[in-house]
Amino acid sequence: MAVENTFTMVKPDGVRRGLVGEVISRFEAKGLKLERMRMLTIDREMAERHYGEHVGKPFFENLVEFITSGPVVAMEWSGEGAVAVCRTLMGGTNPAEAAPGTIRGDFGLVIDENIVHGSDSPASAERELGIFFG
Ligand SMILES: Nc1nc2c(ncn2[C@@H]2O[C@H](COP(=O)(O)OP(=O)(O)O)[C@@H](O)[C@H]2O)c(=O)[nH]1
Ligand SMILES: [Mg+2]
Repeated sequence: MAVENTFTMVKPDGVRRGLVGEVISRFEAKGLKLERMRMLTIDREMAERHYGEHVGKPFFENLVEFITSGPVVAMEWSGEGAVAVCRTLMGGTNPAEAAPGTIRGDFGLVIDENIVHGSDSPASAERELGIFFG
């Protein structure tokens, strides 16, 4: 395993609910290093770029509306195997099924509002870091 950099984001529901500190604490407690962070509101064009792989899916419009609905906190984290480690800490996509002890498992209930995003591969991380910090 090598040191990796990954992109994560607290989504608008997480910011609205005051879970930014909770998410950061969990990543920090795991031993990951916070490299960059910025708060912003995503516009439609940026949402379509970020979620390009989901264009055309039935939930896409809902997803774009949600992700542009308020500010997000975008972060870059580094550490050994950081991409997979962040995904593990986040839990499965559907919070209703995500394991207790994960962020989505502990704080989420429905798939439309699952609190956090995390890159799913080193290639996605590079692409997404470029969108948010390029
Ligand atoms: N409403 C709805 N939203 C979904 C569905 N699948 C994915 N999403 C949303 O789209 C985001 C991106 O999906 P995906 O990349 O597959 O999941 P992730 O990598 O775990 O975030 C998810 O985090 C959800 O917010 C679905 O079947 N229905
Ligand atoms: Mg994904």
